[in-house]
Amino acid sequence: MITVAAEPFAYSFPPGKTALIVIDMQRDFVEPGGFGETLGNDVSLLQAIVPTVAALLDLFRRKGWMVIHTREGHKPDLSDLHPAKRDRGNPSLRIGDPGPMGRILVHGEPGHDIIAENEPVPGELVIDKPGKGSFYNTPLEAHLKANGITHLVVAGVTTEVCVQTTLREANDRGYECLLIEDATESYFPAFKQATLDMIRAQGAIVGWTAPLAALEAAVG
Ligand code: C5J
Repeated sequence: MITVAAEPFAYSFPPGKTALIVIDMQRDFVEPGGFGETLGNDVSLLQAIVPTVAALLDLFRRKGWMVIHTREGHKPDLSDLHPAKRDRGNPSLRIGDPGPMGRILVHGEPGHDIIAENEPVPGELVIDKPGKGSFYNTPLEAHLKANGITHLVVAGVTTEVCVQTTLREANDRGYECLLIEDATESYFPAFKQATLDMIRAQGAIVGWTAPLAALEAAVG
C-alpha cells in the first residue's frame, strides 16, 4: 500500500488496483466558445489546472498505472439527451446547436475533444457519458470490475458537477476515492471549496482530498 497525507486523514491505496480518472477536460468546458462559456462562465478559471492534470497523468503513465478519461456529450441525433438537460437554464447556445467549435457537446465535434495538453495516449480508456456522473449509462463499472480496480484517484472539471457526481456514484459502489485538489476546478471558487469540504466531512463520507504534491511525495 502507498499512503498519502490527505484530508481528513491518510489515504492508502494499492497501486495495482488503483486507476486515475480524469473527468471532462474537454475543449467545450475549458476553451472559449464552448458549452461552459455559453452558460456565462469565465473558462479561464479552469485553465489553471491544465498543467497539474498533465503532471498527474505523467505520474500514472510513468508508473504504468491505469488511466481513464471521460467526456460529457451526446450522440449526433441527440437521442441520449433528456429534454430536461437540453432545456434547463438560459444558455446562449444549447446542446446540439452549432457554435465556434462545432455542435455543442456532440460526439465527434471539435469542442467535444479532450484538450491537447491532457489528451489520452493509446491504450487509455475514454468513456463517453451522457450525464454528469461517469457511471450513469456507461461501461465504466464493468471495466473497473474486470480489471480488479478498488481505488480511484480523481481529477478534472467541474468540481461540484461532474467530479462530485462521479465521486458520489463511485463511493456508493464501494470505491475508495482520492480527489486531487489542484487538479480539479470550478467556474465558482466557492463551490469548489464547498465540494472539497463536503467530500471529506464526517470522516471522509465521500472520500479524501490531497494536493498533487502529497501524492507525488508518497509515490516517490
Ligand atoms: C458541467 C461538467 N458542469 N463536466 N459538466 O456541466 O462538470
